[in-house]
Amino acid sequence: MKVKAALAYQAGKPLTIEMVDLGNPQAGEVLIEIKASGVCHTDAYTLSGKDPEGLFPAILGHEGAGIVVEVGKDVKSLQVGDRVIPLYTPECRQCEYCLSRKTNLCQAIRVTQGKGVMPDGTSRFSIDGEKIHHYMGTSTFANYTVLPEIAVAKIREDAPFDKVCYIGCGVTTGIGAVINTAKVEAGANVVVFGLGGIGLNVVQAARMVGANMIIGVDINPGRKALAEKFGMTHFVNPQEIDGDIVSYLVDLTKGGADYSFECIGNVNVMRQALECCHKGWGVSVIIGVAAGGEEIRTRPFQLVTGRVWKGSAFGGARGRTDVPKIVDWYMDGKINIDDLITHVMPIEKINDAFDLMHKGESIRSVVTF
Ligand code: NAD
Ligand code: AHE
Ligand code: ZN
Repeated sequence: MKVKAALAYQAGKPLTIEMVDLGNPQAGEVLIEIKASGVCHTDAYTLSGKDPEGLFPAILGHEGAGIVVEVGKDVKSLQVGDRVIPLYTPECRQCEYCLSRKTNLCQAIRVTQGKGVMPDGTSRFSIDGEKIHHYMGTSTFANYTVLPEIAVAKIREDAPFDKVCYIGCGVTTGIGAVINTAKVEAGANVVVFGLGGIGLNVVQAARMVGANMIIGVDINPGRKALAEKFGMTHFVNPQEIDGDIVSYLVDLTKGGADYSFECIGNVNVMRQALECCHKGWGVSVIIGVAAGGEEIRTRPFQLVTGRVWKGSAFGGARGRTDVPKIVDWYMDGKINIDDLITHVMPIEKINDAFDLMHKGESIRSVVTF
């Protein structure tokens, strides 16, 4: 079938809207009509050319929501008409990783996903006979996409696509990092570096679990008001303080953060996030994705003296199990998504979403089809 997609032909170039060919879902796969997709900083990162797994031409997008319109042979858990969220972190419930119960990083299809193809090693997308790569196994910047059944979360029927698509990455990543990865407890002092689409979800989860101080750090003063609405108690602009940000935060928290979260992808800030943690027990969680070739540094003494460095992918969430629950939280008014979706535009305007992100004017843009 012919589908409408925003195509990334080349790193660093704007996306172009094209009609591309999409093959039928094969055994264990489903065809999904994408109704809406958020634009995450990770899409911009891959488009920039700095992602070692970035392949071109590709259809980017990993924060979508839509409806199952066709199921391939042997598909058992999904039916035509189901409302779904594609998962870049699948949940096969059978691999060593899923069965360990120690990680959400299902590896059932990770190798082919990283190569921009479906589990059988081929792509479903092409244009004029030329292969187009899938991206993160999801390719949600197209009005139809194909996914393996294990990479699809079924959600309730009344959830609005243009809001819950954000649960496909940003919401789950931020909230999950607090609840699943750090397991922040009531009364904890939390520092959040980067108050964008991920960081503000960290802030709202920190408030949900009853954190005491929720300190937001961002170079964009325009983030302050919204972050306060989401639960931030103190705002720090590193460009406006005297002296070193680490000492400043250690003083502010009277000894250091119990938990810190890096939601930017800047390795220098990752170091600050670790070192502002409390001696003996502070835990710093890296969420931001740094470019290929970047490395983190600190004195090992920071770890010897009890600080812990962790990372979190997709908030440690097991998508098929956890995503429907997060959709319920949104529908029950327990989490705020609406105020974070600052811009909605048709897919034809998707390059505006990247521009708004780079200018720091949006939190989340959602493209609709
Ligand atoms: P975003 O662009 O919406 O937000 C980034 C924020 O960081 C902005 O508010 C910006 O002003 C701020 N910032 C930039 N440089 C800063 C600095 N030096 N000091 C303080 N603040 C600074 O991006 P996002 O969509 O929230 O994504 C954030 C990061 O998380 C990206 O690296 C993205 O790739 C990554 N990410 C990771 C996962 C995961 O599973 N680990 C999931 C989604 C996104
Ligand atoms: N190809 C990238 C990987 C970047 C990365 O770490 N991605 C996160 C999700 S970001 C969503 O916005 C992730 O889930 N990582 C686990 C995994 O298996 O990729 C690079 O930099 O190499
Ligand atoms: Zn993302």
